[in-house]
Amino acid sequence: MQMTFRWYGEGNDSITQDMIRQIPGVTGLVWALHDKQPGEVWQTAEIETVRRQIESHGFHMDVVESVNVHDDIKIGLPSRDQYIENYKQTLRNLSNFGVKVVTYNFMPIFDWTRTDLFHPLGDGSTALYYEKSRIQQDYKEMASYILKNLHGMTFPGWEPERMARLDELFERYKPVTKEKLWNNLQYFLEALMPVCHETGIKLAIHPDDPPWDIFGLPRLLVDQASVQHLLHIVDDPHNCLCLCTGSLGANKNNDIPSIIRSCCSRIAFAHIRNVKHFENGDFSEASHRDCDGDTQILEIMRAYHECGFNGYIRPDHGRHIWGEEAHCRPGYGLYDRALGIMYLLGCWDMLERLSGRDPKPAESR
Ligand code: CS2
Ligand code: MN
Repeated sequence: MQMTFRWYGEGNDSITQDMIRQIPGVTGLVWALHDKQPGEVWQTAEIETVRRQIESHGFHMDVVESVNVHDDIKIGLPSRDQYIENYKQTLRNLSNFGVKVVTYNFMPIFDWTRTDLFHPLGDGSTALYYEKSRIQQDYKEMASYILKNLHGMTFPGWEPERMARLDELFERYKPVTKEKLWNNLQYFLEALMPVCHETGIKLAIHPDDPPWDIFGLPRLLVDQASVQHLLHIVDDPHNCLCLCTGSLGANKNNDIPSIIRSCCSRIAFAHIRNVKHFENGDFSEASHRDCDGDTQILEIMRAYHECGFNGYIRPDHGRHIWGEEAHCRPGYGLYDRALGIMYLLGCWDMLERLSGRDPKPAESR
């Protein structure tokens, strides 16, 4: 496996590449052009600027998270064909820079959804939290709460331009049943597969977070059966998963190690996050340590190791610790993600040693 770290770009992230370089084992940055709207082509000159920044710090830029999918594609409007053409062009442009994995999601309107971005955990740290009873009708209240707490930073999936048009978006999604959404996803993937073959890029879909319908919007990738369905409807090695243990793990009935074992060769990118469940259906994000949550991090690492996973991996959300919530993106502080990496590498190194191999440091940066 290849350890990576998500970086929001120069001037758009309080965490610098110089800080990330000091985390052991990280070889690549997971990046994106965060000022692009869904549907726009990522131009070569824009990608080149980021390439210079990333490669001058000795990292690779193999993984993009995300090239977001325009709502017209998800809704299935005739205008989707033009947006799909744009997506193809973006893939071609990215492949000229050696990009190997492009992450995206197919969640209607919202990306991940939480009711509390800085929920106190009792030890002075805070974390993202989902209070089930508060996700009922008022999507506008939730969106405005989230936008207010982003410290003015961009957050993919929560573009203020889109959030300002929520009623209109909900209206446009009205005819989109779960079945239609699946068809629209299949249409999108079938259109893109030839370009994936041409460029070698793997498309890695991120599961829905939380993994159930919210505000009456259908959500597709929620459990083992839907993951299998996705891989089956477009049965191509370039149609892959960005398997996020935190998203799927928000449903405590999901057995993530078993999902990993069932489709390991189609996982291009692994997000590792730990989630703690409460009796009433609420959940909180937790440290990566296995016993701090219910996601089975140790079994997850064992499953990846047993299936010889050599894709990309990153810690997903962390807690906010040591006072960093004053200036970090929710879920994307420095410290707990760095601690998470050390925990994941600790597990992995021991699994390697037990298989008779010696872990090696990342090449000097
Ligand atoms: C991420 C997702 O922060 C997160 O939970 O894992 O937002 C992810 O980047 C997108 O869903 C991918 O399109
Ligand atoms: Mn994730």
